[in-house]
Amino acid sequence: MSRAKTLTCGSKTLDLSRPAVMGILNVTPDSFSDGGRLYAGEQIDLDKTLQSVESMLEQGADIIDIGGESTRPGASPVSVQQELDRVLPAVQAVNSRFDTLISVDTSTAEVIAEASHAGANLINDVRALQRPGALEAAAVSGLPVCLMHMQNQPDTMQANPSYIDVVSEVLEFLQQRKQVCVDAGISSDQILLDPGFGFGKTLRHNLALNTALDRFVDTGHSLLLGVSRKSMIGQLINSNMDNRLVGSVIMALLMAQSVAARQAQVNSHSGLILRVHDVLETVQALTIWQATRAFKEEDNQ
Ligand code: YH5
Repeated sequence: MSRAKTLTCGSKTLDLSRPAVMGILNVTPDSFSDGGRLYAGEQIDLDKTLQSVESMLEQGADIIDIGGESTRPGASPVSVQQELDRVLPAVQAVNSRFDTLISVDTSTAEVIAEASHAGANLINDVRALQRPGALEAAAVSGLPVCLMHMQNQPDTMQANPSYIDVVSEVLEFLQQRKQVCVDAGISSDQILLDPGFGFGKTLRHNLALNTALDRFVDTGHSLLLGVSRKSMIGQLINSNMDNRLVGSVIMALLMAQSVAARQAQVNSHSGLILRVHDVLETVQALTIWQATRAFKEEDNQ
């Protein structure tokens, strides 16, 4: 019998016995995914934010990832106050209206601290808690953390990504950051790892990481993976931002399959979270796959 796969997220528990779907909620003015629709002047439009969350939850999202800093290549930096003004009202509103897990996509200590008080359930940091105070704030929150790998910074990361061995270097970085977190008092089973697709990586780097997911599963940590609408999808199928839905869903499903295959091989107790824009389509793909797997197992009895 395999141990129940769950992640304790503050007052809530995330079921990781199957891949969990994390729906992306950008509360940034330049959000490419919604063309800034959630943003009205200085303040985010909370009604539209909540509508977007409601629809992702109806579509089967397990977690809502709220981010107030655009980290797409070349995006402009945001001040601490701006980020707080974007993220906090969204976390509060989502937490009071919906019974969902809330993840906060942030690298900022103040945002980690305030969001955890406002009801956030997970800290998702593309900078792996390297900013001043972020590690301490995350440790104090008691929430699970996702550590992501990025080479260089968002404004420069796609200029000239370069590695000798991308898979080993990304793994080495994540293991180092994990150790720093454990030393700071964060429990190892509260740490998720993410190779950071598209963050200072060429298409070849992204594909190398994609074909080496076994080695990430073998860390024993739950994984968080995000390829949704990223340029690697666009490059593979030669499509612009508006035509990446099918490619994104297929890539998510392929990743879920390879992770699950390795997890079964090594009897892993870790799980997988997929970070996506297109919740409905991703959930449908995962559901079809799970149904065929379940039937296969039944048939083998
Ligand atoms: C991630 O992978 N990504 S924000 C550029 C795009 C499309 C999408 C050029 N936060 C991740 O979604 N957190 C982001 O097209 C993340 N893992 C984790 N843990 C970037 C993004 C995007 C960027």
